[in-house]
Amino acid sequence: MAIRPLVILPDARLRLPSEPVGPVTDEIRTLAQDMLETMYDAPGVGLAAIQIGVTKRVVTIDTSKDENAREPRIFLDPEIVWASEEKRVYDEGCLSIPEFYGEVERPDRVRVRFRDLEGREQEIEADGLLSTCIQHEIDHLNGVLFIDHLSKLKRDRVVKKFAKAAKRGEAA
Ligand code: GNR
Ligand code: NI
Repeated sequence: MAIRPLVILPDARLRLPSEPVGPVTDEIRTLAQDMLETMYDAPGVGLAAIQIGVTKRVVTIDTSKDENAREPRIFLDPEIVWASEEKRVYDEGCLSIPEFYGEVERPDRVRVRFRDLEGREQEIEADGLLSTCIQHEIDHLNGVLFIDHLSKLKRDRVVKKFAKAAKRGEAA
């Protein structure tokens, strides 16, 4: 297991679409374990593989509050197969855009189809933070960031701030 470095805005890799996982190999199992370790270390509630520079449709999530009662979840090739009409707004953050937050409106509940590490097809219905988080992570698999759901003014402001910081070799 290893903690891998996070990809930070404005790194162009965050805009790449990720590829289907294909067969569940040892490489995929190691990737998923490294993602969990990197996510817990950050700490964050979710992580998409592209955030450690890997263009595969792998997501890890743990929305449990208690770090002594972890609930690690691994989603391979997750897809939203149903979304509620009802929306909810959540103040989102992203490990690839450190210390920046913004309110995003998304479906309140979603049904997600995915494969587990044994390659078995699964479906779950998610609400609350898990629903918000899985939608945020599936966006990452498509090269979409939560700032894309904000006004152009807010998005341009944060991108500019991170571009400037990167140029100077600093944190934003
Ligand atoms: O740690 C994270 N917290 C979070 C809070 C609100 C909505 C989404 C998230 S996901 C984020 C980790 C991350 O960047 N995942 O891609
Ligand atoms: Ni994110």
